[in-house]
Amino acid sequence: MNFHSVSSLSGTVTVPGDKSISHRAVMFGALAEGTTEISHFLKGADCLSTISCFRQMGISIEEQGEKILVHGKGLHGLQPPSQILDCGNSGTTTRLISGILAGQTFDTTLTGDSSIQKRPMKRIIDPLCQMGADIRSINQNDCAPLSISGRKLRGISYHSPVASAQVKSAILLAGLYAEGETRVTEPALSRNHTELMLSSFGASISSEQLTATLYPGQRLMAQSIQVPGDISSAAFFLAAGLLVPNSQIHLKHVGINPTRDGILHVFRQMGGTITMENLKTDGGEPVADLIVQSSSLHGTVIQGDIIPTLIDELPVIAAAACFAEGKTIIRDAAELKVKESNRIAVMTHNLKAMGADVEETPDGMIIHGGRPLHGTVIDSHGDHRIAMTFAIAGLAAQGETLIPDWDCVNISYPDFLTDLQSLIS
Ligand code: SPQ
Repeated sequence: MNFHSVSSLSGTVTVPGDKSISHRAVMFGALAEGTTEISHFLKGADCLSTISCFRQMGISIEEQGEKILVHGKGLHGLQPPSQILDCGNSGTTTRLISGILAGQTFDTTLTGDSSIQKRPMKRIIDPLCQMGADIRSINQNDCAPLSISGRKLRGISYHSPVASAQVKSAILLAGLYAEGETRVTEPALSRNHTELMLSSFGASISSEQLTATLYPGQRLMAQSIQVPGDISSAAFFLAAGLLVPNSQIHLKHVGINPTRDGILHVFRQMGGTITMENLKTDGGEPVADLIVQSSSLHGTVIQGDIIPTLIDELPVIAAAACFAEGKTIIRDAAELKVKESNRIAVMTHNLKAMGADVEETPDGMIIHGGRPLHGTVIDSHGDHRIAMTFAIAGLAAQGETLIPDWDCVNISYPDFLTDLQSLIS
């Protein structure tokens, strides 16, 4: 795919449903009693992997017009799959399903694509084994494929070394099958969709600062879920609207959960004009329309507790920082190295190839903004967020930006190009 500079962007985009919330709606719907109706579900490859895993475990999941219907069979209704579960490219599917499978009465094996087979699973294997689970990394490298033998579990009080919603959620989901309370404390608050949605399905769960506690004796009841627009997908249009001159973009019904909205704080702190309209709460999740306008940006420091609230947006924030006046420092973001690609190394390499002044650090990047960028050939490493980030950088750079490995965009935003083109007059 190729991208050129444009003179303005204007119009309205309804970004696809939130990926994290879409996964959880299918998973919790499968474990609930009754039929869960999901509207604005993200039909990206990652969430389709989650659907396919639960279908393989005997859950009927149908498309009805715009809606997805999950016919749940209750906490003990899953059946042993006849084949290896394929989580595709999705870390969320792999880690959250592992928590669920740990407490079943049957054995499973799960795996994913070449990227998934490199992502760290020790972070879930360790706490789940403390709960009594039997999980092994088949290649003994602490990565997938994983073989999971269902066991009786006990609740634990776990202090996670990383602020990770996937670790927290895997433990809480195993907690649904455990005797006693299950408690997870994180070093900084990660996205809390699992806590909010489990509570709306009727689970008894409490959250206090950095600790989430799930109480025993649960039953989940089917719900009707309206998935908010994904702020991680909106992020690309927020950056595009700020960087491309003469632009104004309206983004409808975007999730602005405070555990996800760090990008709004950072872009505003950098001088970006982003306003909100129609603020409301939908199924426990705050949503709003966002309006972004072209702005002159300046550098900033991004570090500490805000990092988990914008972790997936850091690639596009780093690209935007190249167009800002002065220095931007990103720290405390070593987690970026274990995503679909090593996002610190891949961002640094590709931004430098476009002429940016960027230094890679062990836990982030230092970006000296203000140098004009020029188009080049970008290696996305099959990482959807990298591909879309460089599409946006290409709109603000001189010359042509070519992204040969583009199909990975289907992981989280199959209609990205159509939505982007609708803004170009
Ligand atoms: O699902 P996956 O592959 O891990 O996807 C990513 C992404 O960029 O879409 C990360 F690579 O998002 C994660 C996110 O980084 C989704 C997620 C969730 O839904 O719980 C939580 C974050 O990961 P983590 O490890 O910090 O919990």
